[in-house]
Amino acid sequence: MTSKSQQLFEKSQQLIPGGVNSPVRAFRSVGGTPVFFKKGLGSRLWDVDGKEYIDYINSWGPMILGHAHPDVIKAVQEVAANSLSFGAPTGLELEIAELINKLVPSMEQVRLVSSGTEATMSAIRVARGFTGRNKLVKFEGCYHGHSDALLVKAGSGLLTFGEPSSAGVPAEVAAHTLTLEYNNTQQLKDLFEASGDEIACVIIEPVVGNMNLVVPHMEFLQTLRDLCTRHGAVLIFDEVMTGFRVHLGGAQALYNIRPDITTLGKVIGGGLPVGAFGGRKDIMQCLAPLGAVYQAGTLSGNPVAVTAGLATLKLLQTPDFHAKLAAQTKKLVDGLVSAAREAGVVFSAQSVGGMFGLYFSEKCPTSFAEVMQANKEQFNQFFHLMLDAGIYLAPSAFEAGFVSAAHTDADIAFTINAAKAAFKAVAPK
Ligand code: KE4
Repeated sequence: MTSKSQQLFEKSQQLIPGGVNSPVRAFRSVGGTPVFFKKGLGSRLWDVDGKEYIDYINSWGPMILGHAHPDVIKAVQEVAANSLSFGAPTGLELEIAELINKLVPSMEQVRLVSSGTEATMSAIRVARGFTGRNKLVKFEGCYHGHSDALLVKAGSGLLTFGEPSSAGVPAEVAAHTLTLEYNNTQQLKDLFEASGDEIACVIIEPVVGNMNLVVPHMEFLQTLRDLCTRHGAVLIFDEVMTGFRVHLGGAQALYNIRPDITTLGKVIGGGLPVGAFGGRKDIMQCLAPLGAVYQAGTLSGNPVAVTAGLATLKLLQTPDFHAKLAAQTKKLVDGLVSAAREAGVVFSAQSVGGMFGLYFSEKCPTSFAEVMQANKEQFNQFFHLMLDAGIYLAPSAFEAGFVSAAHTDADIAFTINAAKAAFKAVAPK
């Protein structure tokens, strides 16, 4: 008897490429049929067959309060009754700009868009317009959305121009992007020494969530900040994932490093489409209609999406919100490490605020190369055993996981208990 997810997936593939609207959802990395969901509440999800799961994806970050928080749903229902969109300014956009500026003071001015991709694409364009330079630096393993300039991998010589990492990206576009190794401070110094004054901007995930979780070395981040300052390159912190998740003020508050531009997404929409980029006023003033850098969007600042974001951000400001979220996430991670050790499985894990990384390797990786050494097959087996037990982890060994404020001690205990059985099953015989 095929499940409803299997039936839906079969049909979806006829009309939607790969049956999904975003590739990672297709379970290609872990194998099997993607689960189709119909309901979420708090820490729980129910699939189309009525099976219940504890959710550790949280829609890849936005659902930090848990699913269907009553205050957020109520606010959205009320504002939606006044029309879904105007394509004209509203007081709500000023309200969220004020709140973002209060919580992330480096964002002296902010512009809203409708996705993280739009935020990073626009941030790079305004950095290029501001500096008059073209070169863009990113880091292997970091993901910043799917705009052309960012779908680039390291060229043959790491300090030479990049090559497209996706079909459809012209070589001429990729040629302006340099891809370095994350946490490689010497390579940063070498690049800036060689061509620092040609670099328009450097974009980085200050805590990486897109090659699994990788934490920065403080010396690496501080060197990056100092070099960008010295050479007049714009430092862009891509906090689409870390924003309001690793700290109320984002990773920049956690590490006390002030970027020139920050990009946001996910949490600031509370599950609806909102992205944002913002930073130094002298840079943001280059944007149309004031300056020569064009950027626009029909639904940018959409009142319903902004309301979901505002309702979410307001609830994050309770005094111990992030301390409790970080403690709950660490409890999960510590429990998983103990369960793996008990079963004799080579495994490590770590967390930063409300996001975590699980690795079937001796130690937590600090670079893309180290991430790739982890045992992907063992992760995939573990993933499916946990899915069968009603635990929904990211369907890829190269993604971070997320805990919400709705995850209870009972949820964490249930998860660790399921992991004990799963680790035993994947342990070497
Ligand atoms: P969106 O365009 O997907 O809203 O944001 C792109 C983006 C930008 N920057 C960072 C640091 C991100 O993590 C993302 C998107 N994250 C992925 C999760 N790995 C979204 C999931 C997906 O692509 O379906």
